[in-house]
Amino acid sequence: MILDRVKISIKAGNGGKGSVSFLRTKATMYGGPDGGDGGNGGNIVFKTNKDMNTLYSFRFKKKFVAENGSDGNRSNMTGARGKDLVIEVPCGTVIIDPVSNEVIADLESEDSVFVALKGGLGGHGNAYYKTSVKQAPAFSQMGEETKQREVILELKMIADVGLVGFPNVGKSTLLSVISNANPKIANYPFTTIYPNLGVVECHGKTFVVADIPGLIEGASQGYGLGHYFLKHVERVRLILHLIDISQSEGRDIFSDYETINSELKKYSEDLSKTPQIVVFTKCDMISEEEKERRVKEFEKRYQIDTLQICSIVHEGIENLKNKTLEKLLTIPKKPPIKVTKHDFDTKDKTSVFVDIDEDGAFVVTGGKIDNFLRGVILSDARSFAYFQDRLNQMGIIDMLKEKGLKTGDIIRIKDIEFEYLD
Ligand SMILES: Nc1nc2c(ncn2[C@@H]2O[C@H](COP(=O)(O)OP(=O)(O)OP(=O)(O)O)[C@@H](O)[C@H]2O)c(=O)[nH]1
Ligand SMILES: [Mg+2]
Repeated sequence: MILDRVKISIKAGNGGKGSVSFLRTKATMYGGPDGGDGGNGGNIVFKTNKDMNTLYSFRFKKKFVAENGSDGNRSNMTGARGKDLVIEVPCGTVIIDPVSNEVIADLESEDSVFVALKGGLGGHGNAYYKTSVKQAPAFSQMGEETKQREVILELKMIADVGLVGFPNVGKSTLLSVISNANPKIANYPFTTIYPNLGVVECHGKTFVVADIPGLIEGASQGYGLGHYFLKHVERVRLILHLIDISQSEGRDIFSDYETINSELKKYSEDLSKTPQIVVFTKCDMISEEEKERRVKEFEKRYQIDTLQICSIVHEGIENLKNKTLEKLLTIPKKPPIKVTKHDFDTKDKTSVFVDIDEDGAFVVTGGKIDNFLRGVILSDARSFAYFQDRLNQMGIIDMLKEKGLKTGDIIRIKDIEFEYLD
């Protein structure tokens, strides 16, 4: 099974707190401020690992948290930076923001790296705030707190060639004879439930072939899990369109060909433009004359060349490999998925929400408050005065009054609580 879509939660490290400290030596009882800055939190980084083929490892581990930055220290010591958390994913992993459903990164090549979330900034220590007028600032800054976010990882297989066709036409059998893959083969439709990949060697070159589960009419709308399968063909450069020439099970080569093509087109216009080679399978099941007749009629009707194979006795296989490689060499690699510049890692510094708690306290939350609070250490009286002034200036007191705030009511902001006096 190829696990190809998983939702995980990620969180960058918080920034460390700035330190409040004053130099104290035998000689100087009250020296200058020497509180160092807090360290930045660690980033969340995605990196491709060419040895991974699936998203299996995310089946049980779904939560990833980078290390917090350490607090600043005395003697101007900056806190240690939190370690980045590097999450390894297979090549071909696409990262999607589940909120907007937009692709935020496409990790296609072997050395792709993507910083999804930056760690919180460390707060400044009191040494930072020393100015000519304020020689002994007794406050520092909090580290920036980061939020937990969710992302979807989706693995799109990177195959050069996709085997497409109705169920039971012999796709897996072909893959097993041209490549190192060992797919399940059986005489009933939908034997293949998950796509298989195989590497084909031809004249010292290799290409990757994906065996897609059988498609049926309505696949583009999801019949027979078609939608799920077609996704895997999106990035192939060449489609081998397999058709059972024996017309067993009441199949018809013309309607089969047209139905599959119409499903590809309904799924995506791009997919219908992907170059194709039509391959007739199971040629051993009809007479040579009948085969010639059908091939001729087909090629005339659609004005295309076709290949004929019999996988079971390895007939036409070398020719098919050569023609596939020849064709592949003429088709450029598809460009990576377009990544919209979607600002995933924006920090909310503007929102303000006002609510009334069950106990009647007025609660203020939001990114603007978080950001503002970083600059305030409330054990310091001057800082607290500044805090109240700013609440007024920011219009928050007015917002609270609109909600009915009056003298004597409690205002609660994060873990700070105080009585409002008009
Ligand atoms: N006579 C004959 N039988 C074949 C040939 N290729 C495949 N078959 C048989 O056809 C049946 C279906 O083959 P698969 O390779 O499983 O077909 P598939 O297209 O992968 O089918 P799904 O995975 O169900 O979509 C099996 O019984 C195969 O042995 C062939 O060239 N000649
Ligand atoms: Mg199969």
